[in-house]
Amino acid sequence: MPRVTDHSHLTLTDPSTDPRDVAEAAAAVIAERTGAPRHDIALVLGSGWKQAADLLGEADCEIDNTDVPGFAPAAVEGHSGSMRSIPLEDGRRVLVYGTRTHFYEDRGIRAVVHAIRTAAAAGCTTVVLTNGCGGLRAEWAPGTPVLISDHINLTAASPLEGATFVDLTDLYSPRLRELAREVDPSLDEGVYVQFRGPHYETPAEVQMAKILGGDLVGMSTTLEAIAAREAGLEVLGISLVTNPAAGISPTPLDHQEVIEAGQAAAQRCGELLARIVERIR
Ligand code: 8IG
Repeated sequence: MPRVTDHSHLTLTDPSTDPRDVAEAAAAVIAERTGAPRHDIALVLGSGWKQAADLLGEADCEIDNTDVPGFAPAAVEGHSGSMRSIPLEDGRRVLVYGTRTHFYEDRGIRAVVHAIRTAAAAGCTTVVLTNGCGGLRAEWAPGTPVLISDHINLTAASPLEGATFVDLTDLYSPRLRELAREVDPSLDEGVYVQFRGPHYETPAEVQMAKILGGDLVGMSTTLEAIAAREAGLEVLGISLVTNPAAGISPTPLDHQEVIEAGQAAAQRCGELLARIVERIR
């Protein structure tokens, strides 16, 4: 084995460190712990998607986030602070992240996209980003999965550092969206609008998102998708509408409802994910 540079001491918070070196260190730990030299597909589980991934197959390795350079424990109820490796029947491997770091946690934007850079360093060529979000269309009942067709990033931040000009046309792979619709032709598509959070939107902000062209409102995904594009990953984004966005329905939002909508939709979302992932080439 050729000796690679040891990056295990590096942290994301040191500005003189290249975050891709920390991702390399993380990928090395994942390779060592799983015994798999590479992974193929990364899957990020958002609110409501945790049990959905159980239908993908049995993980043969689970790694605590705290054992992997640059990763932090989960900060959101209903998320788990670990990652799993699931071998598919054809020999490919899925790296499943049970949680994500949100922009609103203020751990720095590098931490927000570290899982994506680690997936790329681990060999992944595709990332499936899932989230729980608010829906702007009244016909999307809680528990409806929606493909992300494009996004509007209202965080005023970017994971790219310096003069890194990256094209974001077709960021959410038309090829993978089509594949998803082959699995489930009833899937709708929508534009995902990322707010900083952690508060939910006001009804006026939801109307603003609608006027801007949005269909879904949430607190994740867009920064990860940008980092994925920079790293050369093909991106599929799927939102689970867990609640009507503020003002779309007469009742106020509640995080417990969000978790319950996810549990109720777990079977459908799990089958959807499993059938999509096994078809990704
Ligand atoms: I789950 O209605 C979930 N996450 N911003 N708005 C925002 N994030 C969310 C929402 C929502 N529901």
